[in-house]
Amino acid sequence: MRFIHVADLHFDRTFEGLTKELPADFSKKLNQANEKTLKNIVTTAIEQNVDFVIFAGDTFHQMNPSLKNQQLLMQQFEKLAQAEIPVYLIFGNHDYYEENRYWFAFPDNVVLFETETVKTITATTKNGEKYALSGFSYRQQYLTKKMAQEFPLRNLEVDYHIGIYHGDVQDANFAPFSVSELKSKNYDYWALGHIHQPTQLSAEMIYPGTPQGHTKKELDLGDVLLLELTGSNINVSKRPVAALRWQKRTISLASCENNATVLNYLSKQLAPVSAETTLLLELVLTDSEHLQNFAEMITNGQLQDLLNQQWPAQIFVHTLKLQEIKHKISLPASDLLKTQLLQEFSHGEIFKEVLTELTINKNTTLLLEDPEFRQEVLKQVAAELNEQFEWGQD
Ligand SMILES: [Mn+2]
Repeated sequence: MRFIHVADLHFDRTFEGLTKELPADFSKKLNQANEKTLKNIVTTAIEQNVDFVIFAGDTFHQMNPSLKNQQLLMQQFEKLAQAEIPVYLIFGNHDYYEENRYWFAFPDNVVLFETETVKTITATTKNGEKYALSGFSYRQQYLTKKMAQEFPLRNLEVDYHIGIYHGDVQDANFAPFSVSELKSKNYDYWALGHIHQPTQLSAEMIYPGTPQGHTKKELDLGDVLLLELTGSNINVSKRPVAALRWQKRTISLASCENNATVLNYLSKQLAPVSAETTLLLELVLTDSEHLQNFAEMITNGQLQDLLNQQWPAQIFVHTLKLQEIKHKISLPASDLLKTQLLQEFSHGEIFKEVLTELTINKNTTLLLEDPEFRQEVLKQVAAELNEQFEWGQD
């Protein structure tokens, strides 16, 4: 059985944190990026001839997506309908389900798990493999209920049983669960959603991550998962679908002799690898101390503007900065003083005194009395002292 697992599409989310004006070509791409990503998902599903596609919540970013965005999503689901590919969809904390919110009917191939209680359906693939799917939706922004207990044990009548779960192992606001709770159900796969960084909790429990990053923190994201289940064997592969990617690059200018060589060098380093490359780039330059008036051209934005003219439809440098250099502060004190200071603080009482504020809490008191913890802290302090200051000779 083959299927695609999508989560956290945030189809109607805008691209955040872009303060500089974008070239017209790039701006156009940005406006169509979400739609292109969705189309890439649908094309991948059809090309891979999958048995179905799972959307594990937060397909929309907002509770009330625009009519245009609703229409675009339904049109793509309709394409999957024409290819006879079912869609299984749950709603997450962002797009939590409300009756009558949508101005378009979901096509017939889309099965919604719209209740806040776990619903299970069974179906058969074109090849005759039987499968069960269990899932639930959010009906409000937060869902503090532990949903794992509601999931039925694996259906033994089917070849595969899959759970769809939008939630968090740590945050109590989002259907908290533990890996062992889900494991106890004995399912073949758990299609997780909510965490935007691709995260694998166990062989059969995976967050694919968002298929399209929308902020500079969502670096290099942009895949969906293609799953192939054969008996108890799971084969997972990433399929790139993002219309554009956020990246961060650090480039050393040590090999640039003078200002006249910088642009040429940066162009070579940044040149797009293919015609498909579309990047929102944070660029950090290092080793520029030998170049004249260099920092000025960074702060006044001139270098950034020039770089952004080079590939106006492919690479947009949204942030350009120099790496901060840490200068060590020179101390007129000897290394011996440092050793003595550390020795003094290693006394239990003195160490404790310094951290009095923490001793209010009973648990931290226990920790402070632990000699191993004391040693570890002092080791880190010593490393910090060496990093920050230049120590004289004895
Ligand atoms: Mn979410």
